Amino acid sequence: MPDHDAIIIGAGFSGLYQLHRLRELGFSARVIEAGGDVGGTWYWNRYPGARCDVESIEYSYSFDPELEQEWDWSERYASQPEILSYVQHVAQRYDLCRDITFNTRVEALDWDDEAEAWTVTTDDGASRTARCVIAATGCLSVPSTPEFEGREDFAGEQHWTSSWPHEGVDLAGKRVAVIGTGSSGLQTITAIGPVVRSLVVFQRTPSYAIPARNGPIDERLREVKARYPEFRELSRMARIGMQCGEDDANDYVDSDPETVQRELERRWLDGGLCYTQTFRDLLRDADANEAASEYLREQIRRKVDDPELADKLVPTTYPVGSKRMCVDTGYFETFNHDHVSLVDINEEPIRRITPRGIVAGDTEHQVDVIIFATGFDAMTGALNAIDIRSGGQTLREKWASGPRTYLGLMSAGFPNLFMITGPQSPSVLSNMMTSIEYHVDWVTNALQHLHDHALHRMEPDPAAEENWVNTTNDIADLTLMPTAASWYMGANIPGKKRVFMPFVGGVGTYKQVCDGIATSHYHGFELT
Ligand code: FAD
Ligand code: N01
Repeated sequence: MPDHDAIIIGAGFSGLYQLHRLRELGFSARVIEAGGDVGGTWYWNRYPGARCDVESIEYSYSFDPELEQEWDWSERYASQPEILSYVQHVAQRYDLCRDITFNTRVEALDWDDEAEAWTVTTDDGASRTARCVIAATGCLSVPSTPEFEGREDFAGEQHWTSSWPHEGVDLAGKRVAVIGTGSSGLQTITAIGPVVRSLVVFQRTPSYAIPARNGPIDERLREVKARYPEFRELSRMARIGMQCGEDDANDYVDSDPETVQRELERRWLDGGLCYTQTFRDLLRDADANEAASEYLREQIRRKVDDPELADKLVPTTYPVGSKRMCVDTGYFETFNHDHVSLVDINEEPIRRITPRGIVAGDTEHQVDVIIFATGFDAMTGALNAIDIRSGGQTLREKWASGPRTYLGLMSAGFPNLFMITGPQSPSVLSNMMTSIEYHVDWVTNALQHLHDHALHRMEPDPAAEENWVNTTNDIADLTLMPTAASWYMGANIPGKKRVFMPFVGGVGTYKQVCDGIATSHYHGFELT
């Protein structure tokens, strides 16, 4: 008999909820987590200004009405410390930590076909066996750490937003460089701008950003708490797993110019990620997208005093929404201060790091601290970092030309290995909490089904997987999404195969497909 019914890798929102659900079934389950505590993303990413960009009333667990009622969010968008407190509260409330092994990394998974169990090897040299493994390893948990020549010679401090020191970093009065202008870079730059002596930002691609319009939400929270079940149901069927009033949206092609302007302005004033839902065809129709992109460019030009600098901060090379949008609170205005400067590295490439700073073009920018906000090996990074073997093949080899999954939940040839928010599921294109809970519930129901029918093994039929991979690619090709060099495409990692990884067909549609498959006795899976 294996040591455990299930081993769960990762103690973020996914792994914690999965542990809770498996305990309810009476399964023996153990979580293995590389970090020193629960929280995943919110444990690691403690950089200044780190904050959620999905509203807190949406970005929270829905599985327990008592939990929903007892927790009070203070702001429309919760800060990293508040989210971490929430995760810790959940872990304590359900007594989860007694089944979690912290500070331990899973290095290898080996499927034993005869025993019908996985052997899980960790970096402390231990190995455990389990009937099934659930990879709750996160879509954005493996930092991308591009090499910059001379980095080891730098005499000052270097920090990554994705593994920010727990004790914090004192940046007051320092000369600071930030490399990277995605969501992490934007939040960091905005937060540290007012405290540093000087700030130089190295930008490869400018970002589209929508104002957060953050603030207290007491009244709204009370109102939503009074109807949380109905509220959550709507989010589960919504296109991006949170409510954007999409039923009221029209197609751009059917809208007259006044309506277009009014709708863009309304979404801009609402703030937040729902901007991409202004028109139903915004991510499909180039003209619709250009109208929405141009509206944002104009807003940036209004915020930045120096027109030449504004031109550099305006994104022009990709459609809005085809790279992950940012939500900001004064990012562009930061550049109106004399002590803040921008280096467009397309014009002045970073040549090397010296003991004193960063040489870009012909200029050496002397700094005390360098902050790398250079992103993640997204979606496949954490799974490919583990040596996963079954039947003479590795998952890494199988995925060399891009991930191949059935529903983003399993990969053919790797029995009893489940993924939470795996590639080819909506995952990063959604409010992740909605997608996480859906996957955990689906996997839990599948395991219950196996148990009830005295079955031991589940894996996708290769033909069903092939069909799903093709469907995912075909739907993506109907949109503008694959046209950008985004991390959705793997384009941020040198040598990574460029394929569009998430399922773009929408959370509600995806749920209907997966519900149907479960109801039809797991059509497309082999259960033995
Ligand atoms: P994670 O939180 O990434 O947890 C995975 C855990 O697995 C990690 O703790 C990691 O240490 C562990 N792990 C991985 N590999 C191994 C291994 N081999 N051995 C042992 N442990 C391992 N999503 C939204 O929907 N809205 C947001 O506003 C939002 N903001 C974000 C902000 C930041 C800075 C980042 C980086 C991501 C954000 N996301 C957001 C995405 C976020 O990752 C998810 O919302 C969610 O937290 C993911 O939870 P998870 O448990 O699936 O994965
Ligand atoms: O990472 P990113 P992130 N030289 O990949 C640049 C979530 N999140 O950590 O765009 C120079 O977006 C890179 O340039 P380019 C959210 O899903 C949410 O910021 O590849 N520059 C880019 O500017 C998000 O999308 C929040 O050309 C280099 C930046 O570094 C995801 O996590 C907050 C470079 C990386 O941006 C990742 O966000 C934070 C190089 N060699 C994160 N390599 C919220 O607000 C990369 N870059 C909720």
